[in-house]
Amino acid sequence: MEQLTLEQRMDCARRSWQAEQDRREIEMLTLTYPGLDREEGYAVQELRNQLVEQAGHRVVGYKLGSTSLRKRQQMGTTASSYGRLYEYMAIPPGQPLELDRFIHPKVEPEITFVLGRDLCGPNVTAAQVMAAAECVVCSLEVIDSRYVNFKFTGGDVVSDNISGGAYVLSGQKYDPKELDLELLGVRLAVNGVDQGYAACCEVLGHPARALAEFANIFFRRTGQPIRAGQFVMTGGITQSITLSRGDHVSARFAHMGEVTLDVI
Ligand code: OOG
Ligand code: MG
Repeated sequence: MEQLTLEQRMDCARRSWQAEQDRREIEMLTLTYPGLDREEGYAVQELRNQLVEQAGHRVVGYKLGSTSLRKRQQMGTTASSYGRLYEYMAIPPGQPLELDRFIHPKVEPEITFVLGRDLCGPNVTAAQVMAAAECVVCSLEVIDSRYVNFKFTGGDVVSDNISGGAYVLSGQKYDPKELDLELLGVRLAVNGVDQGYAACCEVLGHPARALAEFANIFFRRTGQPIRAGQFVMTGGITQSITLSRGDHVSARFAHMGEVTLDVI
């Protein structure tokens, strides 16, 4: 397949970022650029990141995509992916989500690591992730693909910062070494109706393993570490659920309490 020119990659980056700012659906970029595969998508994501930073925003962390079996089944993919999290996406615990600020948002529960030390690939192990973590927190991610009907190819979704929309990080911090992060259970409910149950081993066997793989891939692609102070959301553990106005979302995690989100 034809590689994209810099101009074409920049066009992709602009369309996705503009759609996020306008809260507007766009057609898949691969309809214009059939050569936009995952690798090209990461080149687009780098350019998109420059646009977001030029707009005055800054990367505060990363998000992993399709790391769990449930999410892979839901999205019809077998490959995990990553995107960037920015300061403007944060929803402080207790603050509602304004539906009008999004296109067609969905929510999913995730384990998030906050790093106390840099994680520098290319040979990071899950044990090193556990040692480098300052803490883990339970969290909700709001994904909001810019594409019509939330449908896309791998190249499209990577170009689109893998649907990054917003996130809620619980204020309660835990030492990952004092939790059984492999078997830890999660129960997701909306308006009191259960929507999913899972254990964190859904996420590549262990969330720390997902983060280790990410640190290595990120280093190979960019030559950069994941830095102390940054956080990494390790990927939806259950399927994601479409949000509607008035929804009360609750994700209860064994031994870690609950993280909630109200939609207005
Ligand atoms: C991409 C984002 C996936 C996750 O946790 O799996 C993601 C998508 O829209 O599927 O955030
Ligand atoms: Mg996610």
